[in-house]
Amino acid sequence: MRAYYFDNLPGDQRLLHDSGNHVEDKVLHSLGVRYWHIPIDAEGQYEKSVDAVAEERGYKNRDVITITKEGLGDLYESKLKSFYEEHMHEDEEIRYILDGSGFFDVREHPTDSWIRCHLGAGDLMVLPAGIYHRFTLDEKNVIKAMRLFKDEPKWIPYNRGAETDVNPYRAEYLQTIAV
Ligand code: KMT
Ligand code: NI
Repeated sequence: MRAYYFDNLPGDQRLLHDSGNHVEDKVLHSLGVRYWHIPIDAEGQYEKSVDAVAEERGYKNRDVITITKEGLGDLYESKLKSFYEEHMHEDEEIRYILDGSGFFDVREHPTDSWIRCHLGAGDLMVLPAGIYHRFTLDEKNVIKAMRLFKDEPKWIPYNRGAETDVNPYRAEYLQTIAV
């Protein structure tokens, strides 16, 4: 995983948009973002490592999503559009990348800068409930990811607006990252 400030220039969302400014781990940590790299080995040891993280953090359920034109069919364009709308969830967003790559952009607080995280196979990322974020494929146009979740899936994306700014999960998130 590589993290840097998004350049905010117009153009294809799938391009790097690298401003050249690296983001240190401690910045992501201070935003409540958690990250592990668990290489996908032929022997399947990675499954045990993912299980261990899931056990420790109480992720009881999981599924696998493949984001490609073929994988999503008719939903492809609309899904990609909604993934890239700035939004938050009332639960953690946990993704373990099995194949391919993509960008998770997270909002720094209080600067509101976009931090672009480039994830590839073996990267496991947890976005805290309440953080504003978005997702896009990169130029390779393929990502396969395990989605983990605590209990029932709470996939509802709340697009950023006046209502999310007063969402209790957002408020709680801001409390947890306050120094
Ligand atoms: C989401 O919620 O943004 C997604 O599931 C898309 C990314 S999963 C690699
Ligand atoms: Ni999301």
